[in-house]
Amino acid sequence: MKRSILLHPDPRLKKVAKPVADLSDDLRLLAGDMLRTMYEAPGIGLAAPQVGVLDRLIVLDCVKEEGDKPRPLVMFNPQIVAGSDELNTYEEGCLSLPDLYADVTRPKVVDVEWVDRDGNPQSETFDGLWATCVQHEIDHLDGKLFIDYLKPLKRQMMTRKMVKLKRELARA
Ligand code: GNR
Ligand code: NI
Repeated sequence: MKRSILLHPDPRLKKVAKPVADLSDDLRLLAGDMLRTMYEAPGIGLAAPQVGVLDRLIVLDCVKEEGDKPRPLVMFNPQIVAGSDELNTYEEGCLSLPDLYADVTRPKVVDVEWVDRDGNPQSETFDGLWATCVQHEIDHLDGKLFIDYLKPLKRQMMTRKMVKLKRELARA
């Protein structure tokens, strides 16, 4: 089932999500729904709070080339355990702020630990777009959006645009 994605501003996007204690069929179904919702959007990542569920669950697939094999990743309780001193600036977007983009600077390489769909602990080092995306998704679990890295004026401008968009969508 495709889920609807919450749009900023929404109080649920500002909450800290709860660690997943036990993997249930419901949570595995949710992860599948999130992957489908992400691919259809289309997007390269999605966090559970974006579909209104305040659990620490993210999905991502940053394979960019059309012909390349997809690599759907499902991460429960993901944690950044180390980040490089070297930084990388990427023009980020977010499915909760459609059509709005801004440069965000983050560690270029990160080590991430998580629990996979089968309940097995995993760890991997991510670089480039994967590193940017996994950090963006984990931020969602902490109630943080990419616009929180911007100067207040720019953040306010983007929030105003979203308020206007949501008003128009509600009227349509
Ligand atoms: O689809 C998405 N693209 C993107 C581009 C640059 C940096 C981060 C992202 S994540 C975003 C999907 C999304 O909102 N995930 O929370
Ligand atoms: Ni996002």
